[in-house]
Amino acid sequence: MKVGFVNIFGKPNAGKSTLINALMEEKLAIVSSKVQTTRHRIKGILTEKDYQIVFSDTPGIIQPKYKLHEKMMDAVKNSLEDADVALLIVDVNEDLQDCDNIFKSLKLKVPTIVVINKIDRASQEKIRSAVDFFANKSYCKKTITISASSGINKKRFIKEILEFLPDGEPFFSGDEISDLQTRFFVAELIREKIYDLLGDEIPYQATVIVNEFKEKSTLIKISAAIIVQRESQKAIMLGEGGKMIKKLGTEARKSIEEFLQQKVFLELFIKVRDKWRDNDTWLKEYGYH
Ligand SMILES: Nc1nc2c(ncn2[C@@H]2O[C@H](COP(=O)(O)OP(=O)(O)OP(=O)(O)O)[C@@H](O)[C@H]2O)c(=O)[nH]1
Ligand SMILES: [Mg+2]
Repeated sequence: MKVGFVNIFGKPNAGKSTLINALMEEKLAIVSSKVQTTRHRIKGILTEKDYQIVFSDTPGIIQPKYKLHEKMMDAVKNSLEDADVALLIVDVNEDLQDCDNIFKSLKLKVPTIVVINKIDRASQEKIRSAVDFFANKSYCKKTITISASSGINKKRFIKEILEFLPDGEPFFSGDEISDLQTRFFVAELIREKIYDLLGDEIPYQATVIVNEFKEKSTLIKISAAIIVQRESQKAIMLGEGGKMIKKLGTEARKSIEEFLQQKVFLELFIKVRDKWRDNDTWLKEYGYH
């Protein structure tokens, strides 16, 4: 059996989370059009007769500006350490030289596949030149071109990876698809709606924690807190007459119901925690270890 860790790295917004979801055929990671959506390492375990691949989605690589950023980059470092194969993903329309600089700085010693994404948004010429650009880089064993959001050829993609994986015993039992708990995914789905519904600033000042998850006979009762940094942000999140939080709650509930395949009663609270993004105690409390 082929087994190993296949970890996905790249700049924010390159499509790492979209790719892991496509590979897993499951929504494990939230996606948004805004940068810096993913904050944790998220494992997706794919087990078949002849292989077990543990994929990891990671936060987009950035220069940290506050402690939360540092924690995010710790998740990247952690994933650099145990990768058997690295997937370096780029948006074909990004500054490729910039991506190259970042990839070089990772100093990866494992086989590396450069995944050129968003080809639905580029001309054949542009795609060709991106392939040529990466093909002769010393870290690049192979290039793959995809459109993660329009659907990938999963079989082909996996085949390209298996070539580089060692033989071994599976790490996880066949029915596990992730290492994270349901509460984590629920909090993330709420966070995704914050990225969707609130302007450019608030998503970066907010986090979500699930305080209660109770399975009742007909539904699941979930109580979650949205944490923001300032009273003014709380007011925006509430909206006029509570309109915004209501909309957020309804949309989040729907996506949680889809994820859990069960009816959900969702209760949201908003808390203000001054500078939580720079406070070790709060960061720990909110799951950023
Ligand atoms: N057109 C197009 N858009 C894509 C493709 N793949 C991803 N996207 C979009 O790009 C945006 C970012 O995707 P994500 O998967 O969240 O990117 P990410 O690399 O995980 O971003 P961070 O978590 O912020 O590091 C979303 O709006 C996706 O829908 C693609 O193949 N084509
Ligand atoms: Mg992501």
